[in-house]
Amino acid sequence: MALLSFERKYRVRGGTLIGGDLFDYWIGPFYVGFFGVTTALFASLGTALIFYGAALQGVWNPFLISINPPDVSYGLSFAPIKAGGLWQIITVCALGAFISWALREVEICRKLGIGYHVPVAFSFAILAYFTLTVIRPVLLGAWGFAFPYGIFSHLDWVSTTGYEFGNFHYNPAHMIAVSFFFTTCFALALHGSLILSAANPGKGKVMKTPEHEDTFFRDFIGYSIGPLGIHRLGLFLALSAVLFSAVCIVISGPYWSQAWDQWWLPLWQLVDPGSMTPPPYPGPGL
Ligand code: UQ1
Repeated sequence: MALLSFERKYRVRGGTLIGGDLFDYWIGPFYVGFFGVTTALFASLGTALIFYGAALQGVWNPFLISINPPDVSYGLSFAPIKAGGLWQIITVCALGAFISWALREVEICRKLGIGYHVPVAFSFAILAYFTLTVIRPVLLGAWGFAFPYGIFSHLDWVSTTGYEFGNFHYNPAHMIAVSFFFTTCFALALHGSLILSAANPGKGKVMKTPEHEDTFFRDFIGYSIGPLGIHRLGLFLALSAVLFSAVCIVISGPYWSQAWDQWWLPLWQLVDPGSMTPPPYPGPGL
């Protein structure tokens, strides 16, 4: 079935979560839906408020615009608009837009009769943002612990927050997250190259099948995870990377407030009972 006629066939009413037929139509290629409208409203209001914040600060260089959370002294209360209140409203808009976007994905899945894997995957990204802007600040007792909305300013926040805990690479959840990120890249490189190799056997030759893909890995390492399995593995690796990233930041402060290398002290003392500090880094090349 040609793509366009397939899409027309599946442009059916129903599957909506709330509102019945309200906004249950398409504009061009885009499904609108109730949650498409709420996404547009939240995103437009949030974006307008970012421009308002830029105007208040008189900063128009896109790299330097920064919408900052309230000072830590405001705790978890509402702050005045010009002292972090704008950040608070923009955060509500961002969460409203992200969650609306996920629910629009759910409605599209329901119309097509497919699984909810895409909105479930996206919800991990929302969870990561929610952890940074709500869960960790609430656990620490102030919105001021959240990150500022600016290109350079959020980089500065990541850097200073990392150095507050000494060498952040000693954070065990950070170690696991980084390992998952690298493994995700490794798996996608293997998968992408394998698929392209089967699809491009050479000019004039017929495309190869998944059996060829399985056989490559059985010949190569004695095991193939299979054409469906590799996608399960990829989703697992990618979601684990996001999940452990969220864990790594939420335990920094609420659970551990010293330098992260100190977390390993019990282990070092097990190895060398007299030691008070981890073994010194021997330096590059040693
Ligand atoms: C694999 O086994 C497989 O099944 C045929 C794929 O599907 C097309 C793949 O893309 C890859 C990369 C593998 C190999 C992966 C492992 C974990 C052995």
